[in-house]
Amino acid sequence: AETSVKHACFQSHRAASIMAEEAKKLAAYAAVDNHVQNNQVVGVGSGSTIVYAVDRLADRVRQEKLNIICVPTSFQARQLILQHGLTLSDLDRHPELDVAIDGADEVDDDLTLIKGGGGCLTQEKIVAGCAKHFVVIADFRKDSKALGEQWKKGIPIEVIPMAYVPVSRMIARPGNSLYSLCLSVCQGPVVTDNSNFILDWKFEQAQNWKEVNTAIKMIPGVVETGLFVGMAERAYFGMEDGSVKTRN
Ligand code: ABF
Repeated sequence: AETSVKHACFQSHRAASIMAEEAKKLAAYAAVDNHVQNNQVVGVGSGSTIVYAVDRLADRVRQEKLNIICVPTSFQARQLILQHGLTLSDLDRHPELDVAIDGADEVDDDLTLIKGGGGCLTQEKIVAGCAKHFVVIADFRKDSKALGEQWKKGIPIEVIPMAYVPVSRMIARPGNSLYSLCLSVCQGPVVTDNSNFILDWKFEQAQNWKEVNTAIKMIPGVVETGLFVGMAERAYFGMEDGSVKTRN
């Protein structure tokens, strides 16, 4: 009996993973189909959902003979662009993008995002900030009523390596405006594409994400946070029932 319970758990976990993968694909395809046109410069995000977007982009470039230039947000994105035979560029040559498409760890009702769970956030924020339109793609699990409710993983913060202890102490210091919200800061061994470290700021429910973002960024040694406030214009969520939900 125990074996069959374990088997059933494995099967349902497997079914949920397949469903999530299908949902990522739905969201990615919808975003590429709705936002990418001929002669555009496109920002390519990082993570697992973006893989489906690049697949779709490459198909469309081949089939419709589109002239698309891609700017990556990470080493992974750069490799994806090259592997798919797409045209690779950078912000030196293309500092203004038509659209940037990227995944997220959480998306709330206001389109405030937590990003960087995969270790990429600074280059993603720079590229998104250079785009006329920033579009998010995600599966249904990333849709949050309030940030923090889904994953309890905290907000990733990219810091200069020599500052990771001072930054952690500063955030957790009584009197700091972040202290009352902060549950803990843990520094993992994650090293970013920029050779910096990622800290995870675990937080209580907070209200004003813009203020929180600014407060974290003011700490010496902080390079960037995974809070994206007022940047995303539209989000596509692949849903469990096979539909795509959009949020503006
Ligand atoms: C990167 O990948 C990160 O900013 C974000 O945390 C993550 C999303 O990954 P996935 O699509 O695998 O959920 O974009």
